[in-house]
Amino acid sequence: MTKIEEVKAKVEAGKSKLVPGLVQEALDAGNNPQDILDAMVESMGVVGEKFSTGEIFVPEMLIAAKAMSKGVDVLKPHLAGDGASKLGTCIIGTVAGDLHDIGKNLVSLMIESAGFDMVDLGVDVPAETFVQAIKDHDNVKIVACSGLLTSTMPAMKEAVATIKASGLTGFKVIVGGAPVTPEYAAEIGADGFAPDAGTAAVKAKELATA
Ligand code: B1M
Repeated sequence: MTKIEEVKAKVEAGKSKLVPGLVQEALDAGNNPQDILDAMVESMGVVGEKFSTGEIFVPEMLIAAKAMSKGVDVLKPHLAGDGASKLGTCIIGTVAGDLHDIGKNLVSLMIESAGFDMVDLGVDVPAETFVQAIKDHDNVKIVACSGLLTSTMPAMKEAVATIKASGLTGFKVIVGGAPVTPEYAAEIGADGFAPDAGTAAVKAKELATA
């Protein structure tokens, strides 16, 4: 088994004490940080499948998520750029009713490395909290809303509508997360959509500098 395969297996098994060391070993063995990250994302796909088929339940899903987060902590310095050029502030959060944060945290990391100051509102963020954060921070250029559940897509729609109806200007809203499509993003009035963290950073930069 390669080091990357070991990382993948241990994330799936939720071995959060072992994963950081294995990720470090995979890096030391010369593996590309992005490949290690991709393997962990794949593990979460497997975990999701097992949950769908009733093979595992929420607690197992949670410990796998914890293991992945620990692994991402080790990868962080290797994934982020220097963020040298300052492009403004980005407000980010997972929409109301939704507690998933691994993808949001990766998106935050990548947008930060593209040169933004990040304000992370966490998970289960009500629409009004996004608006208040825009008011509370200087030079907001991007507001990024993440959502992983089909059932919280209406909350994403409400977040975008509330932000747009606030009358505040000078920033763009981007949305993303597994159930979100470019069509849905356009339908709810978002300025941009990205399917993954790397693309979200490119999109944020493109919109902020347009
Ligand atoms: Co949940 N969960 N979960 N879960 N969970 C999913 C999402 C699910 C697909 C699993 C399944 O059934 N196969 C399913 C949703 C089905 C649906 O609605 N379509 C599901 C469900 C049903 C639930 C509960 C309802 C289960 C229950 O209680 N019965 C419950 C809901 C709780 C709530 O939020 N209110 C629940 C709970 C949980 C845990 C808390 C146990 C845990 C989350 C822990 C945490 O995040 N700290 C969890 C987990 C771990 C998952 C899976 C297994 C993994 C999610 C993940 O971290 N993926 C997931 C199955 C899956 O994803 N295949 C599942 C890795 C991550 C890197 O990918 O988050 O997709 P992702 O982010 C990507 C892209 O989506 C994108 O970029 C990221 C990186 O490239 N992206 C953006 C994300 N945000 C973006 C924003 C952008 C742009 C791109 O711009 C702003």
